Amino acid sequence: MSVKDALREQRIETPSWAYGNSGTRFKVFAQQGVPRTPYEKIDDAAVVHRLTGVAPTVALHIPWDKVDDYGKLASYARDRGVALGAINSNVFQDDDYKLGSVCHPDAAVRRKAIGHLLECVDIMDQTGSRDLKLWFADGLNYPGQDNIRARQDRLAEALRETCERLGADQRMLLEYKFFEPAFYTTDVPDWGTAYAHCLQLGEKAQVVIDTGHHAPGTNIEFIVSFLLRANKLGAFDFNSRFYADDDLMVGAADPFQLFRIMHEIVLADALTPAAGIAFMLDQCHNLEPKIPAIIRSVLNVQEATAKALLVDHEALAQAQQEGDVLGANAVLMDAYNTDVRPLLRELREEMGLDPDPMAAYRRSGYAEQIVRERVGGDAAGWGA
Ligand code: PSV
Ligand code: MN
Repeated sequence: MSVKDALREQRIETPSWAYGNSGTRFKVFAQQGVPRTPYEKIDDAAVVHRLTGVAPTVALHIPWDKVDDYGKLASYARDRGVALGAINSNVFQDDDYKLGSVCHPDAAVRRKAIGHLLECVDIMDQTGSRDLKLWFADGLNYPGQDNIRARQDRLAEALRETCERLGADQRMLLEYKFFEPAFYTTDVPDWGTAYAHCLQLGEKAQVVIDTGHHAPGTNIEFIVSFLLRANKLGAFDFNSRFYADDDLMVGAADPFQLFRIMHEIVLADALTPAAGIAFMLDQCHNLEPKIPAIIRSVLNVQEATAKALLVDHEALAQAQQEGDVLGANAVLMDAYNTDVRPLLRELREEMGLDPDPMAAYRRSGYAEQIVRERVGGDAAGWGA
């Protein structure tokens, strides 16, 4: 497949929550024109897709995106040229979850959390979503606070019950995170833990790599490569981190890392939607305007992908075989140092898009329109 064809087929999912207000634990700086309903978030996601041509789905977060009629929401999305993507569960924003959700020592709280996960699968049935994304805030702040091993047992049990509820074409994506909100230990702290649980659960359980959920210096492309080989990589949550789980725009902190990740994907021929890997964004735009930030993020993923597609695999394999360390490295660097922007502009023109989606957004007047129209009501947000 040509580089352009591969790029044309690429799919990047945007997160509904990135269109809403968000902030740090210190302050949420509200923006004007922010969506007030899941429907308005879909309007914004549709704008991103219309301008980039590669972001045709939007992930939902329950209960943030709770509606009475998910079929209606799905057809609303369809009418705007997008579809509903992964369903993200939320078992971290209720007083009951202070000591955890599916790992909580109290069986009643665990039952409530599992009930929510099963409810999310019911929603997937209505939206036609394939993926249930699970991220647990569960963990401990102090040594001795709870029994680490017992919590693993509780986790395994909850995952098993949820997995059994999934339909034939549905999957669960288990996310890991090494700390926060728990600071001593997290119940799914790393890819090894997520992988071990997914292995036991079978084919429907896959690991999701959130690029912001690693300790500094972690070689994420190694994890990508390992999970691809094991057929256990289900998805990415893309974002950038400088320090912790910063949720900044993907490709902003370390475009070279993003390239290295996409190189592993291309090497494994895992870019096409048929390979089953969901490329999602998981970001928060606390300071910058949200829609252009999401467009920028999509373009950043696209640029890293284009560079990865330009790697000369034959030359690379030959240099590797010959033990030509510098030669092999140079093959990668040549691709990384290529300016792919002209290629992407050309591709967009061929796709009937504006070659510069950021400029097209500025010119569209959409930013001014939503500020004008979205008055009254409650702006969507985390309530942080
Ligand atoms: C919290 O760290 C988080 O960013 C996880 O990565 C989830 O994917 C996301 O929130 C939405 O729940
Ligand atoms: Mn995430």
